[in-house]
Parts: sequence; structure tokens; C-alpha cells
Amino acid sequence: MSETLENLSSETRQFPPPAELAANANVTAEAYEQAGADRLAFWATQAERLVWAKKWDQVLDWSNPPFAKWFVGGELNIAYNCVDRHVEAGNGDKVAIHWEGEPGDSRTVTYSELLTSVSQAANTLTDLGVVAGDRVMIYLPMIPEAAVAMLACARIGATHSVVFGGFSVDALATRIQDAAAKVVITADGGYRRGKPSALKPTVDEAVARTESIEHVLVVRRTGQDVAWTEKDKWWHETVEQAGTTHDAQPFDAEHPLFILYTSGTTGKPKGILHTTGGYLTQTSYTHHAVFDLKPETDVYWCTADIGWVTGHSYIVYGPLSNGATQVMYEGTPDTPDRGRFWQIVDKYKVSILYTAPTLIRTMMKWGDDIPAKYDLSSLRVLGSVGEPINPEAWMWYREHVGRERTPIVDTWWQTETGAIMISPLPGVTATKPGSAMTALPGISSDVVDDQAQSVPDGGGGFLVLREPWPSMLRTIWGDDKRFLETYWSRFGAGSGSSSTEWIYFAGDGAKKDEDGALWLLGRVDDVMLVSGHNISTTEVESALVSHPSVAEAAVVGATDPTTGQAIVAFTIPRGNVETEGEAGEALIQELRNHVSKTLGPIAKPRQIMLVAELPKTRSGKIMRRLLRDVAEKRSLGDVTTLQDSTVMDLISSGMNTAK
Ligand code: 6R9
Repeated sequence: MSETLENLSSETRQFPPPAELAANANVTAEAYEQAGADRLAFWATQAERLVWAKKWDQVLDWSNPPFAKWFVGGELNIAYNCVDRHVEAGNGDKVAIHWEGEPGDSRTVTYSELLTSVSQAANTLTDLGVVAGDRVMIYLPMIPEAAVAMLACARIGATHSVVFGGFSVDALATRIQDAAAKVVITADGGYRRGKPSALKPTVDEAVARTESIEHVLVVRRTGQDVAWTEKDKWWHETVEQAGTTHDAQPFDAEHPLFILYTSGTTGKPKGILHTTGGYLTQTSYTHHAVFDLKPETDVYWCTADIGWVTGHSYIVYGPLSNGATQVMYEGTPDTPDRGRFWQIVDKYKVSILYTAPTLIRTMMKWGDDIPAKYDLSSLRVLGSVGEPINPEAWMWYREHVGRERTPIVDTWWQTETGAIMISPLPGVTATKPGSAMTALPGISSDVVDDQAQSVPDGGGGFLVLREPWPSMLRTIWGDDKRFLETYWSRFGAGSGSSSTEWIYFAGDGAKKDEDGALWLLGRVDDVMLVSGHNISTTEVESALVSHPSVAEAAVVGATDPTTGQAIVAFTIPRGNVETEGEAGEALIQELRNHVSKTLGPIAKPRQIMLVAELPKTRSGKIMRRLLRDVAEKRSLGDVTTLQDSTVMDLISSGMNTAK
């Protein structure tokens, strides 16, 4: 890209932390000073929050960059840290998981029960011949067994690789093959949108297509009929009959913990590898710091799926290492009705809610009256992750969910970073709607121009990380070269420049405002070039969402004979808005003018389409790549990671009839 990203919008609203929260916060402004004075000593202090079987000799070995080793020589067992130690401390009867099934069934799992289940699953995996270093695929719905399976792998040193339940045979088979996995843990099915949805047939086909799988463990969830092969074993006939004690052995701090595949826009999925000591240190610390978790009194709920990194770090490892009581929900937010999330918050008195902008915007679309019907007074901290949260969605979250009392933490991070990197601290930071604010203590983020020079406040460019961090990816599984090329060769030492500094390229655009607060602008690949100006999709989308008739918007650049690229917007109107005939035409004109007024004429969309849905991944990210295909009237690229494939038919047919 020849020039750095331009930024157009400005935001003046600001919300200081609530006084009571600030007075009792887990982490205060002092943490920034400590980390600033000695970053490695700071992370060593955070590692002390865990129980180590053997202490490390060196905090960081960065002698072979970008291949980091954290807590060198240290040994620990992750499952011991997430489960056993809470039971040993006398908290065995404490609830670890309040599980809520989609059809309305529920289960309560205490830390003692979790210890029993994890021990049984560890014994079963060992009986099946799984040893430390082997890979195990997990393809499950959102049921407690998903967390049990992950922890059992960690307990015996097997590397897990979770694949979203519902991903296609192709997606599952490619991942099994790449990881050369030995075992798959799955279920007959799970509940989605009010009906059982099968999982086992996909596994059967993927296993038949690949060579490495020796055993398939099957949890019975829905009771639907399943075909059976000689590799299959029921979970209830093995795990639930196995010995209930298991002695957890410590593993090296750099022992591989999991591989999680990210789809990327092109090419084969990247197996992001995370290891043990640094990963648990940072997920545990950030969960404690960013959500201000008080394990005695809080009820925490992260609505992510376990197949997304957010589920790994902030359903399993972060919260359980901190001894949290949490809610886990199997299904969709509109089953049996659109109040389901708020009914769950009310039922379990959830105090910390962590969700995604896509869900917040969906709730905006459904209408303010729905959350208004529920008692949400238990909430005290709200979190957001996955995409930039538009300022108006942030305000809606604050007003209609937080009832103007609760701080919002907008957390920026990636599968690759393993844990939260940029976020407000709820007891410290005065937040601005739409900004992730600043790097956490111990994290060195920056925004640079294409020469790797730090941009001044008020400038925009590329988000980078200048220093290694404990939960960083260690490589791409089996492909060090791709690891180097993707993340380390854009700037700094790895780019062939004379610099000796290794700089991690995140792939996101960002700006620093006049106060130095960070604004994430979306993936650099999505930036539009209109008449020589780089315009971020995020800013145009946020301008659209700031109109009272709009709930959600996705913007792409389509080839244009006069301007190079032109802005095409796909917009979901709010629930009560009239969109038929002339009213729809008038709304489109009004929206084009609204963007022009908010951001300037250069950002005025050439075309706006009113749509009912947008194409999204299973983690709720808008797939702009597919919308670009539609806008340019090309055939669609890879749709295998799409959450709902019928959405594209609707949008494409609308585009063909549009004037
Ligand atoms: C945790 C997760 C990573 C990409 C990341 C960025 C986007 C995530 C964000 C955000 C703006 C936030 N992203 N959180 N953008 N503000 N708070 O989402 O991991 O699925 O690997 O995606 O998501 O573009 O680079 P992952």
C-alpha cells in the first residue's frame, strides 16, 4: 500500500470507570508502571499466579527470533492449574460451569465433578494409546464435555485441535490430515435452532478420507441414530466408567498445548500453535485484569463457541485457571425466542458478559424492547471481541444492556496472540465508544507507516507488536517458513531491512487519536482505495450504523471505471424500519447523504443495498470477501467457513435485481 490509512471519523464521548469498581479493582494504573519499568519482571510476577512444579530459569529466550521460548526450564500441568488446585484449596463444591442446553435442559458442574470427569477422560485417552505429543481432534457442540476433553488432553500432554461443530467434512478432514491426529472426540449431534443437528456423519466421512485416526470417542447428546464403525467408542461406556483419579504430570513450559486453525482468506488453513506456560500465564492474567473477575462472587459468561480461540482462552483456560463460576450455553440467541440471552443473564445473575459485536448489532436489529423486559441488574462488566465495535453499537450495549452503569471493555486480540492484547482496564480506563484504547500492561503495540515508523497521535497505519509476549503463537504447525512470511516479513528484521528489531505484523489497520487511544480499522486486505484515498471499511460501516434506521452494515470496494474502487454497502435496517418500494429508495438516498455528511463526500457509497442478513463466519466476522464477489458480479469464492450458506443466495439474488 503506497500511503497509510486515512482516518475520517472523530469521537468525543468518554466514560470514566465507575467509582466503586475503580476502588476495588483487581488491577490499577500501577500495573502499567511496573510493566513499563521491567516488562519481563512483570510477566514473571503474573506467572507466579500459577502453580509450577518446577520454576523457570529464564523468563524469555529470544535468542532465535521470531521463535520465542517463555519461562524456559519451567514445568507445570495446565489441568492441575485449572481444576485440581481449586479442589485442593477447598473449593470443590464451587460451581465451575452452569451449563444451559438449547432445549432448556441444564447441568451444574462443580470443580470436584470437573476433576473427576477430566481424570476419567485422561485415563480413557491413555487407555486408547494417546501419549504426550499426540494430536487429538475435538469436534463437539457446546456441552461441558468440550471443556472436559480439552482439559483431559492438556492433562496428559496431548495437543488438542478443536474444530467448530458443524464445519464441513472438507474442513475437518484437512485439519485431521494436517495435524496427523490420532483420535477424534465428537458427539452424535447438538441442538441448534430448536432441532438436533448431526455431527457424527461428518466425522465418519472425514475419518474415512484420512489415514491417521485410530479411535473416535462419541458423546451421546441428542440420542439420534448414528452409524457405528469399529473405531467408535461411546463416551458413557468408556470415560464415564473409567477410574476417577489421575495423577497429573508436569510438562515443559514450551510443551505444545493446542493447534487452532484459522481459515485466512486464501490457501490452506494455518495451524496456529500455542504452548503451555506463557499461554496460561497471559490468558489467566488478562482474564483477571480485563474482566476484574472476583471468583467468590462473580458469575461470568462468555458467549463464544469453544471452536473459536475466544472459547479456548476465555471459556476454558483463563476462567478456570482463575477458579471462576461461569455459564456455558449450547445454542443460538433466538431459540426459543429473541430474549434467550437476557433470560440466561437473569436466571444465573450473570455479572460479567463477554460477547461479539455481531451479536450486539443483531440485538439492536431485534429492538430495544427485548432486553428491556429482563432484569439485567446483576451485570457489572461488559466485554466485546471479534470485530471493531461501531460506536453506536457500543452505545447501545452500554444503554440497553449495561443500563448506563457498567464499563465496556473492547478487547483486541487474535488466534495468533492467544490472549487479549489491547483493551481498557475496567477500573482504570476512561473509555471512548468504539476504541480498544491502549495496550495492556506488558504489551508493546504500535501503529506504524509503511516504513515501520511509529505514526504520531492523530495518524493511521498498520497495527504491529514490537516485543514478544507470553501467549504468542510459536509457529504455524509444520510450516516455520509460512510463520515467518505471514507475520514477520512485512516490517523490521524479518523484512530484509537493516533493522535488528523483530516486528509482528497483525494484518489490521489502526489509528491513534489525539489522545493516543487506539482505533482498530479492520483487516488491511479490506481497505478500499477510492480516487487515491485509502478508506477503511470500519469507518464507513460505523457511519452507517450511526444512522437510527441501521442495525448493521458491511462495506466493500468494487472496481469502478472512474474512481478505481467505489464503495458498495450492504445494510441491515433496524426492526421497525419501512424498506419496501419508495420508502426503501428514500432510505438509501438518505443513508448515502448521511455517510457523506459524517465522513466527507469521498466516503459516499456508490451503491447501498438493504439486506436481511450478512455472510458471517462461525465466530461472527463479516466475510467481506464474498460481498466483494457479489459487488463485482463474480462467482463466489470459498464458502466453507460460512455460518449459514443460504444467506449468500439471498444477497446475490437481491444484487441482480438491484438498479
Ligand atoms: C479474538 C479473535 C482476529 C481478528 C483481528 C481483528 C479482529 C478481534 C477485535 C478485532 C477490532 C476488536 N478483531 N477483536 N477488531 N476490535 N476488539 O477475534 O481472534 O478470530 O483470530 O480474529 O479479529 O481483525 O485481527 P481471530
